[in-house]
Amino acid sequence: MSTTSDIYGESNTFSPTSVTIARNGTVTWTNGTGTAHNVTFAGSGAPANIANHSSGSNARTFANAGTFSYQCTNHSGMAGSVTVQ
Ligand SMILES: [Cu+2]
Repeated sequence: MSTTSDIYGESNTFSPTSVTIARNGTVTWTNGTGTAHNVTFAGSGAPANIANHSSGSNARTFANAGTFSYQCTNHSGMAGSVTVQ
């Protein structure tokens, strides 16, 4: 299990859609599409949401164990999850 993971925003999907990291690990979302995406978590215990952006990378550190689902609210079905062990 890794402590870092990279997720790429592609044409209205996240890739990979699910990752597993260690507690206190970091996930970085990179958006190279030029299209506005966001990362909006469901439930509690997740880090802060990532607001709409159309380029660049945003990292979040996960302090709590669990499975955290997220979606881009701009695009139906653009979703993923981070499992923290
Ligand atoms: Cu999106």
